Amino acid sequence: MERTFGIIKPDAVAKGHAGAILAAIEENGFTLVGFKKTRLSLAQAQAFYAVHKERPFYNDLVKFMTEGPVVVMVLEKENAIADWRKLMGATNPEKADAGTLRKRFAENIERNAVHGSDAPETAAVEIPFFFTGSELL
Ligand code: 3AN
Repeated sequence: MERTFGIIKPDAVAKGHAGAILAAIEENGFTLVGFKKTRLSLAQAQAFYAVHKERPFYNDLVKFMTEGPVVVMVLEKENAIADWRKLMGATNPEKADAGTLRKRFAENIERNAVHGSDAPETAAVEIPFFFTGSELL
């Protein structure tokens, strides 16, 4: 079993898509071992996306991620990291496959509905960023 970290981003939560996204996660065989609604502080968003600090879209991304509530989640299944990225779809929704969450719910490359860890090392940092061990059941 593998665990990965995901976020339902402010655009998708504001539009009322959180329930549909959680349902798709369960329908695709993931166990929701932890999830909660929260709102990222500026400092949290800056730290979470620190790897993108030098990218031209960094400030916009931090502003977007703090504009409203998000749902942070820990998902478990075999091959969870790759399978969650597959269910999310390509970063740019115009390039995302039919049926993926970004095809269904994303507005554009920045306001793209969901986040997912891209590697085991990333998941190992992102999960404890938001959850303590006793919150994962
Ligand atoms: P992914 O979320 O698919 O792993 P990353 O890690 O390259 O993509 O980018 C992190 C986030 O930064 C994306 N989810 C998106 O919100 C934003 N982003 C990525 N590339 C761009 C871009 N070219 N312009 C605006 N925002 C971007």
